[in-house]
Formats: sequence, C-alpha cells, structure tokens
Amino acid sequence: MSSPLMTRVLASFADSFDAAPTTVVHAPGRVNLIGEHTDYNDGFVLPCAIDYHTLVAAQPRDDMTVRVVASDYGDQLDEFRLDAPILPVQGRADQAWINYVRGTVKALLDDGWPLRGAELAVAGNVPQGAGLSSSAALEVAIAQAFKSLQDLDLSQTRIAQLAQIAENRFVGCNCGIMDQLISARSTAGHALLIDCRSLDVSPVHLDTDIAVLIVHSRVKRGLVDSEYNTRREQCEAAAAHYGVAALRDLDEARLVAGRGDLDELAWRRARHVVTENRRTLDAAQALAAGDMVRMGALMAESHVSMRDDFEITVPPIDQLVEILQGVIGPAGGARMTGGGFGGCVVALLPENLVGAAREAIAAQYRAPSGEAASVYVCHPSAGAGPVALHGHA
Ligand code: GAF
Repeated sequence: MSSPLMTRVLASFADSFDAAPTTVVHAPGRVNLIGEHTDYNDGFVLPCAIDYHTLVAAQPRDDMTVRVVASDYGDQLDEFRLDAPILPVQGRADQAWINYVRGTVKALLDDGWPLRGAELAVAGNVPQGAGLSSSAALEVAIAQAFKSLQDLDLSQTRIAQLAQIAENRFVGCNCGIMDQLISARSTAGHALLIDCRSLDVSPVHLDTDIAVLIVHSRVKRGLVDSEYNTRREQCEAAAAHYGVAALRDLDEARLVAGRGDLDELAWRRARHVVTENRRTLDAAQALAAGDMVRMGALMAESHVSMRDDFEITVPPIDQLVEILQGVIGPAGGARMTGGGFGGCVVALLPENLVGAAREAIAAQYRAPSGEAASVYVCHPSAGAGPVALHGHA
C-alpha cells in the first residue's frame, strides 16, 4: 500500500472531521489482460487488479448522516442523509465523484443493508480517465468501508454487484461486471478468470519475472459512452438473431452456419465476442502454464479483433501496440485494454525488456496532442479489504 496515499487520506480525515478514523479500507483499479467487451455478453474476462488504489478512511456516526470528503477534489465535502431520498448531483464535472459515492450507498440501502451514518475521507491514485477503473475502485471502496465499519455479512461478489448497480442506475453508465468484480475479489500475484454469467472466479498465477506494463496513450476517450452503448445494442441484436440469451451461448461453427441475413456489421461484432471468449479461456491456460509465446499470440489476435471486427481501437493505440510488439517479439504480448477509443495498452513482457520498451515508446510515440505516453509497471494486487492502520495512525 502506498504510504503517501495513506498519509494523504489520514490527513484529509483529520482536517475534515477533527478525529482519527476507526477503519481504513482499499479497493484497487484494474487492467484487463484479455476478454474485452465480453462481460456484458455473459462471457469470460481475465483482468488483474493493479497496485493503484482508492482508500477510504471512516468512522461511524450515531445518526443517519453521511459526510464524505474527497482529497482528490480539493477536499470537497458532500453530506446526505440515509433516511431521505438519495439523489444524483447534476452538472459540474468536478462533482462527478459524488454520484459514485451516493449511488453505492443507495444500492446498499435498496438491497436491505441497515446502514448507519458515517464520516468518510476518500483518496486515490488510480490514474483517472485512463480506463483503469478508478470509478469501480471508488464504488467498491465505499461499499467496503460500510462493510468494515458495521461488520456487515456482505460478500465480495455482492459488493461488486451493488457497485455495478450504482454505476448502471445512478451514474448512468451501462457497464458490465468486470471492473467491480476484479476490484472486489482479486488475489495478489494473480490475474482472475471470471465467468461473467455464473460469477465464478479462478485465480491464475502470474510469473514474477513477467512485468505487467500499462501504457496510457494520452488519447482522450471521447466517444466512449455512446460507442459503448452502441456496441452493447449490436451484440444484443446479434444474440437475438441467433436465438440465444447472450453471445456467450454461440460457438464459432454456429456463428458461421447461422449467419443468414444478419448484417455484416452485427456479424463482425458477434465474431469478436465469440472468438474473444475462446481466446480468453485459452489465455488463462497459457498463463497458468507460463506459456508466454501462446499468451502473446492470443493478445495479438485480440487486438486485431478489437481493431477490425469490434472497431474500438484508434490509430495512436494501434501504433503503441506495434511499438511494444516490436520490442517484445514472441516473449510476451501487447494489446489495447478496456472499453476502447483511447485509454491504455497493456503488455506482458520479461522484466529485462521493460527498459527497452520504455525507450522505444519515448522515442517513437506522441499522442495527437503532442503529449508523451505515461508508462506504469504494475504488480497484480489483492482485492478490496481493510488496511492495517498500525504505524500510520
Ligand atoms: C469498460 C466496462 F466498464 C467493462 O464492464 C467492460 O465492458 C470493458 O469496458 C470492456 O471490456 O471497462
């Protein structure tokens, strides 16, 4: 756990509430290794949590008021009551964080959890707007804070589901379950194979000599919401054409045999999802076996499928992937990660190639804005939970 982050959340709590918290919890951001746009098709994903987190420091109140201070937003304070309607705030971009907090609290209440008032300070270091799930980390951390404060018998899977409900119904983003589930349930040192239908998870060990490199393209993810929703609709239309509940239920033979009069675009969208599910299952096996040549080939195929069939990459992202593939060769792989239209590329590569990858990106890549890419070397982190206060308080 980053000590500067802990110091910041404790200072924010002390300044705002004139006390020390009784509990501190964390929830990590994530990077998806493979399995893109498969979660809302009831399919498979293979993300890992990263060692960038949201921390929430908390203490209980003896009334029904919740007060939340956001260290990352100039110590803005939000206050609302649990026994009155909880409504979203509209408008100001720098207040958007409030809706993730209120939405999660409302989802907990609607699910029947007997919440009591609390004072909360929030601080995070998950890069924002990069597609590394800073919002899922915030939602999961808020639910985790109430779980810890009140000793609620709330499973980590239910936390993820309620966080997703907050995002879908309160924030208004129609995301799948991947980001919240990996933040709530991951295991340190492992990626997590998630079956997004059953919500069964299987940790997959990552060799410690393999680095997880995340490269932020600095391309603003402009169309992400509208394009994301369009992709969901196209997938649903394709599933309806094939008469299946979700594209998860289709294999490649049926995809071809049952095409009929399905239009070319919807068919390509379906082909991405069907082949990506197969690649994700294969990738979990390859990683578990330490077969980085196979893993790299699957990551390369995944990128091509996102570029040509699902059409969610952009030229600067394609360029970053090519630069990384040139450095890594068959020793690992690189692909775009996350919802698309900008954001980040993920690479798995031997530790001893990290320096060369950094140099190649610095020498060969600039975003359309002229900015250089940011590079993060991450370690697969544990999922949300309490953080020991010892030595900090
Ligand atoms: C975003 C969504 F939030 C996830 O649910 C997932 O669909 C992803 O895009 C694409 O794989 O991160």
